[in-house]
Formats: sequence, structure tokens, C-alpha cells
Amino acid sequence: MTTSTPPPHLDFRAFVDALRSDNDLADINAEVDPNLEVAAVTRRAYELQSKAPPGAHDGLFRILGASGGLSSDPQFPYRRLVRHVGLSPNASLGDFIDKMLSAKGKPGIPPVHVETGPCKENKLFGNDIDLTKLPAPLLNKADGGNYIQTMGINIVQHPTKAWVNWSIARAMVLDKTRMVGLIMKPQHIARIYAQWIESGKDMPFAIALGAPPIAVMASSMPLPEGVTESEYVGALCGEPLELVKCETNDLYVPARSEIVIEGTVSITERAKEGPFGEMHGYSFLDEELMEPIYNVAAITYRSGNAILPISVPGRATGPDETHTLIGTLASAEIRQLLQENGLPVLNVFTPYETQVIWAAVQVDRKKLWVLETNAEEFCRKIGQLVFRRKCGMQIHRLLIVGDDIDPFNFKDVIWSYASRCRPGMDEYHFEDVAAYPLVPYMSHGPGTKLTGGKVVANCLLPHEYKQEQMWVTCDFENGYPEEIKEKVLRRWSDFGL
Ligand code: JRK
Ligand code: MN
Repeated sequence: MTTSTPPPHLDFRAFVDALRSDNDLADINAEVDPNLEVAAVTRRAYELQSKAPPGAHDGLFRILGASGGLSSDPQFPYRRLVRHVGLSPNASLGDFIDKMLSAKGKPGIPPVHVETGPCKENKLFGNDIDLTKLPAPLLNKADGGNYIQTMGINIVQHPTKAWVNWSIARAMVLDKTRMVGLIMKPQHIARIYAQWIESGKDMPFAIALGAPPIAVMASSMPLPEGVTESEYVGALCGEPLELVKCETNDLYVPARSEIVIEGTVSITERAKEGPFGEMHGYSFLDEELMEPIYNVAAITYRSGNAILPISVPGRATGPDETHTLIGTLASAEIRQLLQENGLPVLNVFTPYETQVIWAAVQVDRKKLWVLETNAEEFCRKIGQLVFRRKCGMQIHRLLIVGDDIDPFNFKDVIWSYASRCRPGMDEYHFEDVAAYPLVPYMSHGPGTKLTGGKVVANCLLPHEYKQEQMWVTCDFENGYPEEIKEKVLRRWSDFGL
């Protein structure tokens, strides 16, 4: 193990310290109840974009909420997010996406195995394990259980291949030694779990809570099947991650994790999971999911009151990690997919205002002309690519916009959709593709639940496929010559404005 203090993107505790020095963290030393109160504080913090609230508790762990929420500094709203990957606080969402894609095409850098690390400072086995004594928070009054796992990395390995998958998938406490968690197709954890069922053996797992922030990001990104996320992180950092072996199985976890829960996921036993307040802002009362049981064999944790990170998903009036991570990282992967297929796409983004159900695809119009295509052909091609891939799973509406539109600016996106996309003729429907069953109009709407309900909306006028735009945009920026604009700006305060 290296002894020098690692940078914030490689160490969760250094990350917490960085937020504190950014004046973007509220240290709460008063006791806060994990039964709804911790979550209510966190949810309000997302919505008001106030500092990230860690709550103290008399139990084993401290709690950090809203680690991926928008920051309290209106000048740098994405500061907390870009801190995860070692970018400077003023980095934009576009810079963040560029960073997450920067290891594409590079060989992965496999992690190094170290003897021990901070996560091994304390160990609990057998009768000492009692999940019900941990401050696992109840996140919403309709929830069916206390969710200990909302921001940890779920680590599993394919039973016969070298592929080790890292992802985030929720899990709630069932009793002293058991949890139950969502294992949903087509996620990689579900693909690997299906292979364990085939093999007839329970699936070893580890959940690393308070893991290196850059690893949390890669775990929330829909990297292609077979990619070992820890190797992608190594390539992103230009150096290997340090991992340490689990106590009770052969998996490896980031040595600098706050808390590690390990054991096996049963291939036969299931229990009721949820209701859970999900990423679209609903906790459905009729949720009747039966999901696999996680049997816990050991818990290890860092000394000095280990920190349990939590996410409290909800309405994106206050964007939380299910929007800032899931949406932004899906945007990155979709951009990569379209660009590697030779399409003239500059950027892709899932506006938080749409609960990350929509993605705006920004097209380089000059390069579009060269393709000699039209709306129908172009939109169908993009829909076929995105809606048939796992990275497009969560997206139900793709908006094809021109390069006069900033996809990160929702006012731009909604203006082009409202004014350039003719209802009916400019909409290309996909009813034979896999749906995202968590979207409320799929789970609780009319029609089939598992397929369809997706559309590509063409927000380019027909002539934009061939030539320069035939309009002048009527705003201050575009509607006036430079000398008039300069004059107005010069005289602005004289006018008493
Ligand atoms: C799931 C879910 C989740 C957070 N995917 N993701 C973040 C991401 N099940 C879940 C989830 N949870 C997720 C949450 O399959 O329970 C950041 C805070 C998204 C995945 C992502 O992590 C990865 O799609 C998957 O790319 O990895 P690969 O590509 O390797 O398969 C739930 C909420 C929490 C835990 C807060 C999910 C959630 C959809 C939900 O309930 O809304
Ligand atoms: Mn994966």
C-alpha cells in the first residue's frame, strides 16, 4: 500500500474532505434518525441544492447523503460530480463526459492486489453480524424496507470467465444476516447471475460502500458486456486500482473502501423487495417484486466511524445520483456508440428536467449534409442503434437537435422540440424494442409493459439536412449585428437597466 494520502477521486474520505474544503459539506453532529429523517434531510438538500449532509448516528457508521447531488455553489453546480473523477471544480458536464470516455480504445489497466487496506481495519463474522443494528436508512415512507445499499459497488464475477462486473444495484435489509436486492435484466449483474443459476452454485458477491469515487462512476456507466470496470478505471486513471481479497470468497474489493459487505446471492431463495422510491420519482404501492436473497458472511469496515454513503432517489427538481450518474453516464456511452458508427454527433445529454427519460442528440449539421440523408432514414438509424443496445435502455425519447442547440441547456432543447418537431410526421416510433420497465407509463400505463413506448423525435427542419439554416434566431445573441449589441451593452446601465 502506498502511504501518502491519495487524491479525492481515489479515496472516499479524501473526497469528503475535499467537499468540506469546497464549503460544500455540512457536518451534522446532532443525532439524526435513520428512520426517514436522514433521508428527508438528504432529499431536501438535493432539492435546495444545499451542502451534502452527513448525519451522525450512535450506531457503527456515519452517513453521507447526496454525494452526487448538485453543489451549493450556483457558479459551479457540477462541482461535486466532477470531483469524483479528479477534474477541477469548474469543469462542465461536457468535460465530465469527455473524461469518462477518455479510456475508450485504450487497453484496460488491471488492478493490483495488495495485502491489506483501510477496509480491513475491523471485521465482523458469524453471530457478530446484525444488519438490523446498522443505520440502514428508511428512504421514503412508502418503502418496503431499509436500504443499506444505494451507493455501494456491487461486485460479482462470471462463473467461468475472467469478467468481473461492478455496478450499483439497490439492496434492503431482510433480517440479521440477509438482504434482498433488485437484480434486473439486461443489467450485467443479472446476466452473470443467470450464469451462476446455470452452474448450480450460489453467486459470491461483495458490496463496497464508500469506494473510490471514480470507481463509483465507472460502476454506474453502461460499459459494454465483458468489460471489467476496475480495468477501465485503471485506464481512466493511468494507474492500477488497489484491491484487497474478500474474507469469505475469492472476490477483490477496493482496499480504500469504507465498508464491505460480502457473502453469496442465493440462486433459489427469493423475498419481497420494495416498494422503493425509484429514479423517476415514484414509489409504487402495488410493487410486488420477488428478488434474490443476499446471505451475508462478513462485514469489514474502516476505523474512525466508517461512512455509509446513501442515495435518496426522487423527483429531479433536485437531481440525485440516479440522474446525475445514471443519466449523464448513459449519455456518454450513447455518444460513443453513435460516433463509433460514423454518425456526425457532437454530444448527447439526458436533461435532468425529463427525469433522464429523454436524451438530446446534438448533430453537426455541416457533416450531416455530406451524408445526403433525410429525417426518416437518419432517425430510424439512430433509434435502431440506441434502442437496441443496453446503453439506451433507460431512454424512451431521443431528440435529434442541431448544433445551434446546446444539449446541456434544457431551454434550448425544449425550444427546438416545441418548434421544429411536427407532431406525427417528425416522430419515429419503436414498438418492438425492449422498454425500461421502471418508467411509470410502462409499468403502470396502458399497453405492453416490457416492449415499445420509444420514439425518435426529429428536431431538424428538412432543409437542415441539406443546407445552412434558413432563419435568424430571434434573441439578443443572434438577432442583432455586433455593433448594435456592443452599443446596447455599453449603454445598458445608463438606461437605468
Ligand atoms: C439496477 C438501480 C441505482 C444509483 N440499476 N442503477 C445509481 C445507479 N438496479 C438498481 C440501478 N439503482 C443505479 C442507484 O439495475 O437498483 C447511480 C444511485 C443503474 C446501474 C447502471 O448502476 C449500471 O445502469 C449497471 O450501468 O452496470 P452494468 O452496466 O455493469 O450492468 C437503483 C437506485 C440506486 C441504488 C439509488 C436502479 C435504481 C435503476 C432505482 O431504483 O431507480
Ligand atoms: Mn458492466
